[in-house]
Amino acid sequence: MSTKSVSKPLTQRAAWKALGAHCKRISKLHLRKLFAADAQRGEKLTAQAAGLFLDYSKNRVTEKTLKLLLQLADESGLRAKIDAMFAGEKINVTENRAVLHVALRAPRDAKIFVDGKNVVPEVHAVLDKMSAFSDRVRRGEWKGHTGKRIKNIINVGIGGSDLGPVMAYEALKHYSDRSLTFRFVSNVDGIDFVEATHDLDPAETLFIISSKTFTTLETMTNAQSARDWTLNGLGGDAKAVAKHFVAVSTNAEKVSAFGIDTANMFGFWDWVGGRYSMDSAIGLSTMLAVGPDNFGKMLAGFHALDEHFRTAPFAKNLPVLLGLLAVWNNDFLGAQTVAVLPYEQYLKRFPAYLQQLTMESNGKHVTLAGKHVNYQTSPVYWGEPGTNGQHSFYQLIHQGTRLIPCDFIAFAHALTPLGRHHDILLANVFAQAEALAFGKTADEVKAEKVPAALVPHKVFEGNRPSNTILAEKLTPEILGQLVALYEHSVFVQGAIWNIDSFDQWGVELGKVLAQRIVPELESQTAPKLKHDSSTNNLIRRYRKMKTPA
Ligand code: G6Q
Repeated sequence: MSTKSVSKPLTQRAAWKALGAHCKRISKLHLRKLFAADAQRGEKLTAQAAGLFLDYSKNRVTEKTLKLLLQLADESGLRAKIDAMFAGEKINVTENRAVLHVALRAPRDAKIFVDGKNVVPEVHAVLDKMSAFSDRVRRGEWKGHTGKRIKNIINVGIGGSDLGPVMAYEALKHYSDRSLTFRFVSNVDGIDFVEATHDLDPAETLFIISSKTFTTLETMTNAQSARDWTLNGLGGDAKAVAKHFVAVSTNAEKVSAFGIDTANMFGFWDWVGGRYSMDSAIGLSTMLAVGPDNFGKMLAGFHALDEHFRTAPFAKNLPVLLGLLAVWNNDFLGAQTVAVLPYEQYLKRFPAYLQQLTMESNGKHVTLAGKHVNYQTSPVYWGEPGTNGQHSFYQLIHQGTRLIPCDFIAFAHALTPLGRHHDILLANVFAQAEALAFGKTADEVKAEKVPAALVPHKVFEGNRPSNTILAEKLTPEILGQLVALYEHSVFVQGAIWNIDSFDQWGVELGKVLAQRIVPELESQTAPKLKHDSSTNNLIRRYRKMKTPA
């Protein structure tokens, strides 16, 4: 089946229409009632895959809702779309590219074809090269220009070439070599570079320039500053670049033009989207931090979830369930955002990572065929680790006027147990999901002898949906599973909405626009400005303000 054509436009599919009518009927139905009506609900509406347990019982759904959502998946051609992705079909239609992040974690003997060529051997050749390099650096065999051991590693990249590496480094810090210092420079704001390097010795510092295209303005500007900083610190000998710079890119020509020996380049392919690249060579900093074995375990975790997604029946398929529930909350219950709330400090960058994965993928306004959609696509994802968020924005989730579905993520074991901390942490996550679902009625508040005037202020309506994802502990395998779970949930949502989840024309636009204004800010003579009057005025004002008096 072609991925471009699903039988009918989304809003005309039978399941979509039925869901609309069904939603009207059950929209007032409270989770209190749903749980009261079925004592087993909390056990029934759960699913498990690899090391992840998903409790989705606290969603505002009945058995009928779930049946209709699964029917919608069928009517949307989800099975064929999944098969098309795994088969290397060019499902990124606007860029005419295959979408094969699943090949990045395929075992050595797997076969996945793009244009008739099995890509798995190349994937493993790069992984082997990364492993050999990581071992040399971690053992102190890769020396800097002056013969000193490399102690500091700085990843320079932005967007997909930054958010995954940062998130994975933070998430797997427990497993990292603490004798190495890792920093991440992304912003073109020079402060990012200056702060990342101010206490480091260039003789002991290795830069990984991570850029799929090797043309991104921010990364190239930071890479140039890194080159200057290194050469200034090491006496200006250009040969130092070879010892202090490696590149991760698909663009060998540009890497070479920058002065990095392509022997020190780690490649990937146009079928890996930036936001899906943390398990490609873009993850080199992760591998340097945790070692090739742990990186391999992370890939195995990704692969386990890939296989589950590819083969499990939809009714028990975690990414399918998570994706369909997201569609339900977004398109039928009208939720505009999703809060991702990991109760695990090591996952502090996970919400930021997910923001790109979800919103860059599904923040689209036209279908695959280029027709304007007449339904909502991606909600806004945001979040912070618990329990911190409880002392700030949770107020709005509990008692505000908006519906904000939450994904809670928690682990049975702390990586570094400390007294009672972990039980207290977990008590909080369970309590929050419970309070959001069931709330507190006026009668319950009155029973606490609260003065009448205060009763409405202390009422919690409840009926706030949430998912809880529970795993044993945050291992490299589990991190891989968790990321793959969300990658595939995003896929499911995009498949239902019939959009291209794998292009990013909005990002490309930004890259072009800034390039146009840079010369207008830098030119010695007043430039002829042809923008709107506001932009012209701001540019003129900036030029005046930056000129020394
Ligand atoms: C990701 C996006 C975007 C990209 C950055 C960096 O899917 O395409 O975030 O990763 O713009 O691009 P380069 O890796 O080419 O520098």
